[in-house]
Formats: sequence, C-alpha cells, structure tokens
Amino acid sequence: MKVLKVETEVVLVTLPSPIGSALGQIRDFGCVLVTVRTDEGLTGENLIFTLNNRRTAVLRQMVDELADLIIGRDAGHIANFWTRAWEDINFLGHKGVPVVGISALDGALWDLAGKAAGLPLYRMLGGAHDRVPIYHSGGLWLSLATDELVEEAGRFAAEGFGAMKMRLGHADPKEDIARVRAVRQAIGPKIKLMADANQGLNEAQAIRLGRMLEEFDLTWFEEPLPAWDLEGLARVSAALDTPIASGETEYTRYGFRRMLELRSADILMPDMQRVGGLSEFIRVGHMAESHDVAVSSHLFPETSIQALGALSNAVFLEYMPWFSPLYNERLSFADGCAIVPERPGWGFTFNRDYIGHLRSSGPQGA
Ligand code: SMN
Ligand code: MG
Repeated sequence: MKVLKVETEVVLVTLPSPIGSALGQIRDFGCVLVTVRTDEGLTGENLIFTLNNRRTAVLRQMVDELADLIIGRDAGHIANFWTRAWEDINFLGHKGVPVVGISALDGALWDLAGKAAGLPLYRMLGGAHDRVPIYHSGGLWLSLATDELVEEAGRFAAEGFGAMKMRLGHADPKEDIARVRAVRQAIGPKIKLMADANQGLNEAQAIRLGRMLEEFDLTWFEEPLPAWDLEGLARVSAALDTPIASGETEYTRYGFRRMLELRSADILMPDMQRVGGLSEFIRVGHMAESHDVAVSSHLFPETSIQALGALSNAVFLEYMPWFSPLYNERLSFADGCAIVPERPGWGFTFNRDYIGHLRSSGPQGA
C-alpha cells in the first residue's frame, strides 16, 4: 500500500468560556487535521494543535513540507519514515515544530497500519490492557473561585471519576494550599487528586510548596519547574515524598532518556504531538519500563489510549475532552477506566459534518 497524498486542513475549536492556568488564559485551539490517502483507498487520520490558535499555519506548513518523505512510499514503513524525517529536520532542530510535524504524520501512518491490519493499535503494539484508569483533567482551573472548584470536583466525583487534576499557580502559595485543602475535603480521601503547577515555580518554591502539599496525599505533583530544568526537577523529586509527574513539554527519546538518567520524575507523561508520535511514545514507554518508571499521557485521550493500552507501565490516561467533538466515536468508561477501543487503527475517525460546520462558520476556515 503506497501513500498517494497528504491533506491538511485547519479548524478552530473554541472553549465555551476561557480557562486560566499558569500557562496563561486559554480560549481556543488551532487544530491541524491530517489525512493520509493511499492507493488502496484507505486513509489515516491524525491531529495536532496550537494553544489559542497561535502559529497554527506554521504547524500546518511543517506537515505539508514533511509530506514529500512519505508520498509514493510504502505506507507501512513507519520507522523508515521516522528515521529519514529525523535526518531531514536536523537543520531546523530536533525539538519543537519539526518534531510535531513528524508526530502528525507518524500517527496518521499508524492509523493506516491499524486499519490495513484490521486491528486496534494497542493490539498491534503488544496489548497490555483493555482498559486504562482515567483522571478528569478538563476542569478545576485556576480561573475558578474556591467554591466553584469544590462544586466542580463534587460533580466529577458524582459522574464516577475516581481521579481528577487541579491547577496550581496563585501568587501566594497559601492560596494554592487552601484550594487543594478545599478540594480534598470535598472529594474525601478515596478519590485520587493530582495537582499541576504548569512550570510556574523555581526549585526552592517547588520544594516548599511540595512539602506543604504532602498532607493532601496527592497522586502526583506535576511540572513544578520550567521544562528545561531537568536537574532541578530531579532535586525536587528527591526532596519530596509525593511523586513528581512531568514530560508533557519534553521531546523524543533523547529528552526522556535524560529525564530517566537523572530520575527527574516518577511518572513520565509524553504528549503525543511533542514526543514524536505513537512510534516514539512507545519507545519512551518501553525505556521508562526498563527504569521501573510509570507513564501517563498528556491531552489527546482518543489517541493516547492506544499507546497506554500497549504499555505495561501505564498508570493513567489524562481525560481532556477538548477535541472529542471532532470525532465520530466517543471514549467509553467503566469503573474509573476508559475502555481501549477495539476498532481498527486509533478507533476514532474524523466527524466530517462537524468539521465542515467548524470550517464554514469559524474565522480560520482554510
Ligand atoms: C495543560 C497543558 C496544556 C494546556 C492546558 C493544560 C496541562 C495538563 O499541563 O497537564 O493538562
Ligand atoms: Mg500538565
């Protein structure tokens, strides 16, 4: 099966209301939808995005300009594409937009491979679990007042979520502590709670805040430090009993190898578009397993679930429903877990009606 062509299109996905995090306010997402077409009529799909639609055109251009590496080639030679693309991006660099471009095509090729084999990707990659514990990440934002936080946490618990994540980042750490205390009191001791600082602290602040957070039995304390400070993160990790989760802003096996060597984090959380696609997510997952380190995921629940379903050391899928309306299918849940779809490929296909509606009504139609 040969690749005939690669199509990209941009859609703007807008949140019902803006949300606040230490990364700043988030209003919408510029999504680049990628479709790889083959001579046998099968198509592979994938998506990448930018926050607040900033530089979406740059991402799209990156994918368009990597497409020549797969057109006319065997669609099943995914590792071959990856290696050639790695050489091809050398001049621009092995992080950032070039890697996101590789991720986009890698994922679409895997979707094709799964569809061609009639298998969900987690089975093609070895099949470790048919369900993965989830935590609700689509809420508990910094922009909520404490009473709103408590109300939302109670609602997630009532909906059956056994784990959820809140955000940290108030100028006064006492305010962060008060908010974590309020949420913990609202959900009780059994529901798992994570907290994400989104890189907002320095080493001393992170250790201090982390120590104050120990009493709330957090499942993890996420991204306390700027993403580049892996040595500092290792020191924060060593100083605290609470597990540290990080890696959503890290790239490829080389970035994660360094995190593992330094023991920067207890839980790695590859982001499907930054890590280098499904190929690299799995490489990182296996490398983490060889260090007895756990993996979670970052955003992209519909695709990340196939990676985590293939990894024995997977602990949690981040459930963030931002892009769910772009698909025809929905994740299904049971007992605090998401069920790994048994449909071929990702098991999620683009909802062309909804995408058509977004493209005709949105300012970004392209
Ligand atoms: C996050 C990342 C990007 C946008 C919003 C929230 C956050 C997470 O770090 O882990 O979900
Ligand atoms: Mg995070």
